[in-house]
Amino acid sequence: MEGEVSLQLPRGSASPARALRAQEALTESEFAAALLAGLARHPRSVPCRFFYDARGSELFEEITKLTEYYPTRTETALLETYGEEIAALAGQGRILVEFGSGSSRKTSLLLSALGQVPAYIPIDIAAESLEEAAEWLSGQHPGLTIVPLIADFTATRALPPLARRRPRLGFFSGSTIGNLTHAEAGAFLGNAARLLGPGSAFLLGVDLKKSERILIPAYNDARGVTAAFNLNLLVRANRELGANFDLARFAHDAVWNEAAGRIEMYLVSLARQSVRVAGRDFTFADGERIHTENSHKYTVEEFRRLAGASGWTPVKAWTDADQLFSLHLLRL
Ligand code: AVJ
Repeated sequence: MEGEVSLQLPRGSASPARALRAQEALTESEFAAALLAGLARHPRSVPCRFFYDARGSELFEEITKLTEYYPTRTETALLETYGEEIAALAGQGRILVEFGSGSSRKTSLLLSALGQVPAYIPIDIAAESLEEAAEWLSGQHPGLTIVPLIADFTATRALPPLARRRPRLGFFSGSTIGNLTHAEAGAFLGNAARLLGPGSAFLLGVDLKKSERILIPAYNDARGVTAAFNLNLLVRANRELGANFDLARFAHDAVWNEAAGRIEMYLVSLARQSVRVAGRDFTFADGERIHTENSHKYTVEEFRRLAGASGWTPVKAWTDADQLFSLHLLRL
């Protein structure tokens, strides 16, 4: 059917609305558990996936348009410039499997370059953003068969039956792989190899190592959008978990960790203070930090080695003239 979108509901859910509500409740208790565990640890940390509530997703959209934040526009330009070559090297007739679904514009560019794809399978835990992206893309690409899969793409074990009939091309954009440590990224690439199967290809967007003069402003912009994005984690905790973080007494910070090859984001306590979260008290020293995100950067060679160690064969990598960002095509 033209532009058909069928949601693969989690087992046991009677309706999309009920599945969504069940999922929201799940995320809320997951957030509570992760925040309580993360604040009890030293150094304190919270997984970055909790940034993306409705407001957080909006703020991230705004980040992607900032002058200082080069990744999104550079990766988009790479897809515009090299889409045809990527499509030719990947080979025709592949099912497109996207890990995460927050990048419809880039997906659309890739779909246009690929021409006819038998099906497009976006994998994401956020049912709502999956549905939104699928709707927009089916408008852009009439006749495209979209089969969204609600799942954690780091742990997905199987693709829908229709995906097994054709060779697959994986797509993981935005340097989201940078959120993972090298060990986690290696495990992800291995899992993706098993999921996509023999003969598959994989296209990934990977941010490059570069001068701190460029990196730091990208994660600490003049208008404070990234600061608002980071601090929104505390706003979310106050709203969803009845926490009492004082937004005026925490600040955003972004630092480059040379040894680990990554940008680290922190929320810094601006005073000695106690905060109540879900009925528990946490005391912060003046200057004490909560680690909220890692964003690893790779040279082209480093990423090739990482992919190779997980069973992938590097085919080609494309970079922009300023060496800001890379696209890697791999095959199994
Ligand atoms: C979406 C994870 C790739 O690390 O650059 C942007 C998130 N954090 N600004 C990144 C982010 C702060 C982004 N990723």
